[in-house]
This record gives sequence, structure tokens and C-alpha cells, in this order.
Amino acid sequence: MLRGTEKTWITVLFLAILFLISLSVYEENVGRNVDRARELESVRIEEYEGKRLSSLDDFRENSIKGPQRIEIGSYRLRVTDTRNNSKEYTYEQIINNLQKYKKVVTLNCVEGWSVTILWEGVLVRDVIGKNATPPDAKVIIFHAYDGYTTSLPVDYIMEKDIIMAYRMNNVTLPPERGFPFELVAESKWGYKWIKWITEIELSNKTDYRGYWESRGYSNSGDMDKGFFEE
Ligand SMILES: Nc1nc2c(c(=O)[nH]1)N[C@H]1C(S)=C(S)[C@@H](COP(=O)(O)O)O[C@H]1N2
Ligand SMILES: [Mo]
Repeated sequence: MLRGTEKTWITVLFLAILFLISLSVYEENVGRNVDRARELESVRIEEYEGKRLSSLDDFRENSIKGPQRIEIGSYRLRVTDTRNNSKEYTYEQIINNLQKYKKVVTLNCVEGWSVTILWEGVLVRDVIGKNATPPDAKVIIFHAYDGYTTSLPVDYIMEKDIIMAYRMNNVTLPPERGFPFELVAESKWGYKWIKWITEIELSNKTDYRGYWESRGYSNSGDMDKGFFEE
């Protein structure tokens, strides 16, 4: 049998634990609300540092299988190395753990239209991680949710600080614009700007050709050259 004082102490201890649990639950919810409020502040912008931006509606939708809708709860971004080891990341892991970058870049489609957008994203280099690029990795093959693929040289991705965007003109990428991630392949034709990225694959297949590249478009995709050249 417990004595009266012992009973009192057990009750006090029990109440204290209950108090701490409810405090942490409360703080968690308050924290969440703060995050939500921060999201609400973002407004589409039309100008950035004196530069006139295009509207999100200025894109022409001509994706190979039409707009895709990715369910973010089950979404994983896979990073695969040349030995076929892969790691998977959630959307939150990418957004919350990596340094964010902003830049104004123009996308030019081979069909003759272009858009100038303020992109915000993370470096592909940071997503891959410092030690994960073996010397035999020469190209990066990007895979997308609609089956689209494209590839770019490892050196281009690393040296040009190429980002994978999750926001454009200060708002989260809309589904039809590539949510959750679109590659900002600056100085390359639009078909290198892969949307709905699901996998970043390090490869030594320098002759790999993506969706449009295997249908006659230049593999370098350099805008200062023609897109049928090669
Ligand atoms: N996954 C995926 N990404 C894609 C495409 C596509 O069909 N599927 N089309 C490319 C092309 S040709 C262009 S010009 C740009 C911009 O296309 P949009 O205007 O349809 O966004 O997205 C590129 N990224
Ligand atoms: Mo395009």
C-alpha cells in the first residue's frame, strides 16, 4: 500500500507530465500556424529589381502528356548514382534543409515564345550532395512524372549553379507549371527545362538522349546554336 504522501507525489508527477505534453502539442500547432501565415504573405510579383517579369499565364501548355498533378504526401525525389545506389527525399526535406536561391531567367521554347520569370529553388548540386558524384559521372539524366526525360552534363549543372525551382514569381509552382520542381536550365532551350522532376540520375552514358533529343533536337540544347544542329 502507498502512503498518503507518496500518492500525492505520484499525482503531482502525473499532472506535471500531462502539462508538458499539452505544452509541446500546443507549441507544435502554433509553429504550424506561423508557417502557414508565412505562406500566405507571398503574392505573385510582376517586377523584380527593376526587371519586368512575364506572367505565369504566358507559358504555352504543350507538355507531352498534358498537365500532371503530383500528390505531395507520397512524392519522393530519387537521387541515383552511377552504381545504382539511390536515396529518396520528401518535398519538405528538400525545401527545408537546403539553401535557397533566387534568379531571374528566361525560358525560350523552340516554338518561338519565351517567358522571363523570377525563379526560387535549390542547387541541383546541393540536392545531389558533396560526396555523391563519382568521377565517372559525366551526365545527369532527369526523369519526370509524365515519363519525360532529358540530360545535361554534370559540369554544366555544377559550374553554372543550376537550380531546381519550387517557386516562380514568389508563388509555389502551379501543377501545370511543374509542381513540385522544374529545372531552370539557363542558356538551354525549353525542352531541357524538365518539369515534375521525380529522379536525378548520375550517369556515364554520354550518348543518352532524352524525349525530344531522341526525336531530333540537339542534345546540348544550347540556345546560341540551332536546336536541330548536331
Ligand atoms: N516533364 C516534362 N517537362 C517538360 C516538358 C514536358 O512535356 N514534360 N516540356 C518541355 C518544353 S518543350 C518546354 S518549352 C518547357 C515549358 O513548357 P510549358 O510551357 O508546357 O511549361 O517545359 C519543358 N519541360
Ligand atoms: Mo518547348
